[in-house]
Amino acid sequence: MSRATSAGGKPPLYKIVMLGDSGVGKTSLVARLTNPERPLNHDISATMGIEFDTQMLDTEHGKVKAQIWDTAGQERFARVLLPTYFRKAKGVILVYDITNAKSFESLSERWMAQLNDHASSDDLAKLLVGNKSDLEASREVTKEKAEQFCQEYGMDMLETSAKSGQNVLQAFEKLIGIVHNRALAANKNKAGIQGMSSGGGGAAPSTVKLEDGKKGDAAGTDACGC
Ligand code: G3D
Ligand code: MG
Repeated sequence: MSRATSAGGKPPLYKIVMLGDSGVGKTSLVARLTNPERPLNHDISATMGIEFDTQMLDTEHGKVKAQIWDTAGQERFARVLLPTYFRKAKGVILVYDITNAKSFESLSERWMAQLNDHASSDDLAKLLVGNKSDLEASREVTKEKAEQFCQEYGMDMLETSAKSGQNVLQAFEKLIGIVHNRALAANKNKAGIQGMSSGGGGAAPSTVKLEDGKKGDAAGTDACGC
């Protein structure tokens, strides 16, 4: 009945987006998740525009599919593409590089503002990710600073390394778990208040007609109907 219930049916699909400065490792994190065997310096450096990948993930309430959107983090692209990027997103991973203080400052100075401009913040589950944890000797952002940010904006955090793979799966699973729980709770609420929901409301997970593993580019824009 509920589209957020995976039992017996297709797993629900949730769109999540990667945000953060260029160079923090967003593309590397997605690549590590979707293909852990892929060496880090695969041809993944300069992402152009928007692309996405899908990945099945486990939650405490069954399997769900994450459609992970990734951007270049370049303003000249981001500005026009942001509405498309955020449309129907249910979760966001805010990424900074623990060896780059500026990338952390950008989160509050730039990315949180863009998030609030383009997405209904209450609707979005958020996770803070400090990437490049393998470069401890070059650390510029303390965990305490990051925890403060989390308290201020009400989110959890994890430090990851797309290079070693540390915490990468955990980060995506953590966010998607929050997203799925919210969708289940919202559907339950809806069912309780209105009887059977026929979908189309805000509680249902965003479903976008796409094939597994297919990269975004043009298809991504079509998929969101923009
Ligand atoms: P972006 O998508 O956020 O722009 P990328 O970032 O994924 O393109 O990564 C930017 C650079 O950081 C890449 O190096 C990549 O290999 C490196 N990188 C990403 N994640 C990690 C990590 O966890 N640890 C380390 N040590 N490096 C990482 P190049 O040299 O290709 O530009
Ligand atoms: Mg990139």
